[in-house]
Order: sequence, then C-alpha cells, then structure tokens
Amino acid sequence: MTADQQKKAAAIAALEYVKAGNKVGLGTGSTANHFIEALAEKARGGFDVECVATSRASFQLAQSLGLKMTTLEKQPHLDVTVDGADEFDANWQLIKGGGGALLVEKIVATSSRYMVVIADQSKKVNALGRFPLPVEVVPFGVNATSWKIDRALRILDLKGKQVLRLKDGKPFVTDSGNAIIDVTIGHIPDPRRLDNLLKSIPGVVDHGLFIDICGIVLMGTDDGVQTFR
Ligand code: ABF
Repeated sequence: MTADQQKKAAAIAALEYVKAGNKVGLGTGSTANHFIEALAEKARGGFDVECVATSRASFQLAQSLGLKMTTLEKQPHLDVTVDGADEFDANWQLIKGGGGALLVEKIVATSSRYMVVIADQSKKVNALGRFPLPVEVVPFGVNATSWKIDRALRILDLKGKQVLRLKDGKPFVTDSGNAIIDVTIGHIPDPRRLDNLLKSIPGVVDHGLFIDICGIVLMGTDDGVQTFR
C-alpha cells in the first residue's frame, strides 16, 4: 500500500466515528481531504451532518462536494473533529501544522467532544520532534519572539534550529494573518513542558504540539487500519 492508500483507508475508517446529525470539524491536509471526500459521498446518500472547516482549502473542498457547512460562531460545540497529523506518539500526543493551519485546527479540535486523527504509518514515532515543530507567531517583533523560543528550548536543555516558513520566496501567512517559524528539535522528551513554555511567550499565538487533545488515532497499514486509543 502506498502512503496515500493508507491515508485513504484511515479516512474511510473514521466515518464510523461520525453519527447522523453530528456537527463535524474537518481537518486540513491530504489525509483530511480523503475524509472530506468520503464524508461528502456518504452525505450525498442522505447522511445528515453539518461541518466546520479548519482552513479555507478544506472549506472550499467540502463546499464544492456539497457538504453542509456552518461556522464555529454559529456552532461553538462540535461532536467530532477528524484531522490528519504530522506525527503522533504512543500517548496520542501530536505534532501538527505542517500545512500551516494549526491554530484553527487546535481551536476546532478543542471545541469538539472527540478528536479522531487519521494517518499513514509514517506518522507514528517513538518520541515527538523528528518533524519540525511549527510555531505560529505574530509578525510584529518576530526576531524577539524567536529569541524567546530559543530561551524556552534552553530551559529544557534542547537545541532547535528555527526557520521562518516561506511561500514563493515571501513569509508564509496563515489564514489568521500570522507567520510560522518551523523549529527542528529532533527529539522532544517532555512535550507537555515545551507546550507550556511556548504558550507563555508573548508573540507566540500557538504551536503544533497537540497535548491531550486527540482521543483516537486510526493508522492505515498494509494489514488494515490499526486503532490506537
Ligand atoms: C494537517 O495536515 C496538519 O496539521 C498536518 O500538518 C498535515 C498532515 O498532512 P497530510 O495529511 O497531508 O499528511 O492536518
């Protein structure tokens, strides 16, 4: 099975966690796109759901496929969110944000009773940190914020290489108008402490560590979909 087939298998398996009448958070990225397509197909058969998207891209895809869309303003409590991830560990802690939608993804996931993560096998790690940690920052004073991120890492005896994310040669701008610094750390022994330290930095809007947010991971493998809960 290719990674994409594994993603699709996990996405289809996630349909089981969505009940008729649910308010559903739709993730962002190629795995989440498979889920949006599968959910839209089910909805065309008369399965009634209402969805909130985590990015403009997911909104456009879902709407173009005929899914009924709403907003978190109108529906502040969702039943379930299904989203991809860049990494997950044995405790279902995640790194997300490779696609740049981490802030809205975190707001939507934490507004849901349940978060289902769908992934291919490459996303499973023993310890988080191989994937560069995306940190969403206010563009004002970005170098000062970067210095404070370094200081937070030093407190934990970690070293991180920071790179301002670019798109077409210009700083990447998130759907919320912020910048992203990708921090390559390699190994994050205590994701919870790093979560707290990063969140305490003025200028850091949020970051890609999702701690105690995910309820279940569905991972596509060559031998079927594995469930971690
Ligand atoms: C989003 O998409 C992100 O938080 C994560 O960065 C990414 C996963 O990408 P893909 O599903 O394309 O592998 O969920």
